[in-house]
Amino acid sequence: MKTRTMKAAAIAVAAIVAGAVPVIGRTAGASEAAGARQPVPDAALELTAAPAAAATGAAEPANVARENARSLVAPRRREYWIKAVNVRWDVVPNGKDALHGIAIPAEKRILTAVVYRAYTRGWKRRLPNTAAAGDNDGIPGPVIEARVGDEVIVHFKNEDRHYRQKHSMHFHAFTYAPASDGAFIPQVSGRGANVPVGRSFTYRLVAGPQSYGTWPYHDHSSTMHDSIPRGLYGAVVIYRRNEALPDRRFVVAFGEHLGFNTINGRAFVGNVPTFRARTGETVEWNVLAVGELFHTFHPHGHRWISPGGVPIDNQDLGPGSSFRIRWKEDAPGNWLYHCHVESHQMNGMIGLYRVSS
Ligand SMILES: [Cu+2]
Repeated sequence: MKTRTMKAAAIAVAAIVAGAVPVIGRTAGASEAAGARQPVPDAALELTAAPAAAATGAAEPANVARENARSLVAPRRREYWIKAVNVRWDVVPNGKDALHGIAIPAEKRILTAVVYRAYTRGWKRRLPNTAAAGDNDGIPGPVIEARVGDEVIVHFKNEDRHYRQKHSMHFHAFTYAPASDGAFIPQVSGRGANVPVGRSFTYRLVAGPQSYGTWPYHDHSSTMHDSIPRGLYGAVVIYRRNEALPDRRFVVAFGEHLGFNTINGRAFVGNVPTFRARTGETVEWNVLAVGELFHTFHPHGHRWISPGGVPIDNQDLGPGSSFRIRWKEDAPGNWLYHCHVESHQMNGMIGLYRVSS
């Protein structure tokens, strides 16, 4: 029996910051859900637990303060130890499309996934998926976080023992030399673009002046068209040097798995993360899209100011697009957030946002 943590609400960062001190960013909303190891066709793989119905949003003010204090002092080097691993991933853990009252049988919703996971130095121990250590149990992968000016070193190891495909990590937004691009081009790209099973590669990145924002990272190897629908992607979150952290940080990753339109690898209300906040809090949404489709991000009861100065409540996203928005929460209640492409919404891309006063 193991404790599994839900993949939901917010994310903290599974960084191992210079000198092997596991530190981390900030999380709002991760909560732990006890779950039994469940029988699956391939017993070697772990079945990811269903998201807990209630993401409690347990904040960790001490960690936030420490992180803030360190980050604001000077640029620093952040190191991540990441593996691509296989998990059994249930896209619809509660087994139902609640809007239509339809049961989804296990054979249609369980996927042998390939996901990124963060480890301690030397890939020795998987970092726990707690508020302190980050969202680290599935889709999307752990947040890669930095501030402008930071150097980010990502040690990647391919442990895709199920499909035995080559993989890589390709990071949007960072500044780097071509050797750290992670994108496969026959006879041009280097070792980091197609890392064989059991091998590793270290990507060397810098968060430059134009790197702030939220971005995808993903497999860009020769197998990316297989592995992205199997879960090999995550979010890069880069803040300006002196940017204050929000009270709540949410990551919303639109994608497609097993024919469902998914948010964070899950489909339908009750499976897609339920995000939580309180009035008066600064709420940050980090939204990205991977895969083949265009989506829109539409949270009910809220709006924000676009870069052009115009209020907006529905933001378009193409494949590989991303954005970050914040608002000061002032609207208590139970709200929906969803993709406004109606067929996507009906096929899973819809979740709850609960605001308490
Ligand atoms: Cu959509």
